[in-house]
Amino acid sequence: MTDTATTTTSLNKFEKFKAQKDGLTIKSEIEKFAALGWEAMDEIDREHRLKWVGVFFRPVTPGKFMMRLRMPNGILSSSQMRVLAEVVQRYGDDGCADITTRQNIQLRGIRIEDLPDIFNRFHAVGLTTIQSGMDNVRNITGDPVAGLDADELYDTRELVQQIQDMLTNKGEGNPEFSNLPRKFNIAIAGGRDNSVHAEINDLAFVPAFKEAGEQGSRGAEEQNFPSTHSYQKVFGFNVLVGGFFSAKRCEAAIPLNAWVAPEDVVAVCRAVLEVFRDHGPRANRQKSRLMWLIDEWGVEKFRAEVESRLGKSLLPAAAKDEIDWEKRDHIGVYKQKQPGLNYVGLHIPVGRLYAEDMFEIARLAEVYGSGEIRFTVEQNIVIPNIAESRLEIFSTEPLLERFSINPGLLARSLVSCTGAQFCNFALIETKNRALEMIKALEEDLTFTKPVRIHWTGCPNSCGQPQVADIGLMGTKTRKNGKTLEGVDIYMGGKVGKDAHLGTCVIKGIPCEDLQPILQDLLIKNFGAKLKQEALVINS
Ligand code: SRM
Ligand code: SF4
Repeated sequence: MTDTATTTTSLNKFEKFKAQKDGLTIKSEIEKFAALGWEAMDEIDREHRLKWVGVFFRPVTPGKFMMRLRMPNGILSSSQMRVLAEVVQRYGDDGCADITTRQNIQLRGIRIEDLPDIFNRFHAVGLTTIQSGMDNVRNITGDPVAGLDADELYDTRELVQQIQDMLTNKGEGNPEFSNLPRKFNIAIAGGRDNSVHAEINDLAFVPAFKEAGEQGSRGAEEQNFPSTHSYQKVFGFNVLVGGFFSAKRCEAAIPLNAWVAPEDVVAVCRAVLEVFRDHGPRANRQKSRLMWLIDEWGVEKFRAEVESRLGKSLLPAAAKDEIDWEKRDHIGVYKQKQPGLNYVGLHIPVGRLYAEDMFEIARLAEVYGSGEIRFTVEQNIVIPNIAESRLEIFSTEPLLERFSINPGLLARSLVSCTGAQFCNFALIETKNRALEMIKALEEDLTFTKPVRIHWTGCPNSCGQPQVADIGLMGTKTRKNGKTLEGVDIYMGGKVGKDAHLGTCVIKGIPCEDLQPILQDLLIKNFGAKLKQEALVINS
């Protein structure tokens, strides 16, 4: 390993405990922990190293752990969903699951003594939680309608799976990448609408065609450039690097000035991760994400180091990428490229599911579709492969009353992080508050278009307030001599084509005073109208 990782004397406490015992070793100790019980466990194993197998100690609910899965490209089968439902069901009222902002799912209420059985069940249906937390690569996101969308440029499913297999040794755990300086996010966009938020990932691939002759002075063969004899354009990806959010700093990803053919994507991921692993800063945890290394080196040096790991030159980026659509939310019924088939997007309010919901989703996917289920980064579900002739009856299913295919224009775009119910970083409660607020706003206002409101419980920004039309970030604020839960308000986040991050426009609004302020913002900036006013105009 690295110069920075092993030789510096100013290692932070996380680097120290990682050096003492690699997080992945925890995998072979699960039986022991189950027998021991959570209270008797070594504190660092319990609170940190267990995250290497996706098990998160929750100080808010001690003894009831959270499990974070990996869902490459956000895709799972009905039998996998059923196993997840069974695990959650065991915990009754305490058990639930959350679809995450990385097309993934987390289960709650898990007891340490049940882990061996849960891992066996996961293994039997090809599910893994490996390396889903701490200093590992997070769930790799891909286009939620990959392989279904007639307008897609590239079906991202296989590539995403290949990257996950490389990074995790097919879900068994890979010590090559289990000690990064910090977390790392990877996304691959396959459509024209950037449905993965490429710009907020440490490493992202966005569709881009190379024009014949754009490959520069060196010849195609020499560059491993696919033959252009019969095509004017060759498909590949422009590479973005360094996007991230943290409490200290948020940055959109910047171009690496590299274009890669699909068959080189896995190797490029490996090369970038090796550079980050071996040279990324490890002294200060607040300054350890990839962008800090790029700052230190400059993007040219970083690119050169990636080329050296790759063992060949990178081609310069294509002149433009193909992200030229507004972002879609996939809620509702859409025709697939396969004639006669449709995909249907269900709105899952703030991503929260209970066991009976999960069983029911699995049943609907089997009865009406092909048994496949997909997650979106907006914490919703897509059921693909529903025949035209089955749509009408599908739309009468009782579950769709709660998980609507035609929700209100505010509700449909609502996203929320976990918040104070389960997260000890939270400065405020988010999910329930977000739902109540949307209900109240939809009661008072009419809308002509969706407005994307994202809630996040603290500056870590898991709920991505910077990509929202209106982002709400939890904070503590003072009013009449009292400390209250409040929010900082972000605006101007743009997704899809020309994506850019929003910024903080108002600070420290007490949550109890928020509703009229949001109402005002929605009227002034997003064309909302008071229902009373609309009635007067219409009469
Ligand atoms: Fe996150 C830490 C939840 C997406 C930035 N995040 C946490 C922890 C693990 C903190 C903790 O131990 O309690 C949260 C677990 C709470 C819980 O019980 O659920 C947590 N993050 C989430 C999820 C579940 C939010 C959600 O409701 O969807 C998302 C899980 C994604 C997944 O499936 O892996 C989630 N987190 C994100 C994102 C969004 C994204 O990836 O697009 C970000 C911002 C993007 C980024 O990382 O650059 C994000 N989470 C953070 C950070 C700040 C990272 C940093 O560099 O400082 C932390 C804190 C940390 O890592 O030290 C954090
Ligand atoms: Fe927890 Fe903060 Fe992330 Fe919300 S943003 S899940 S409160 S760490």
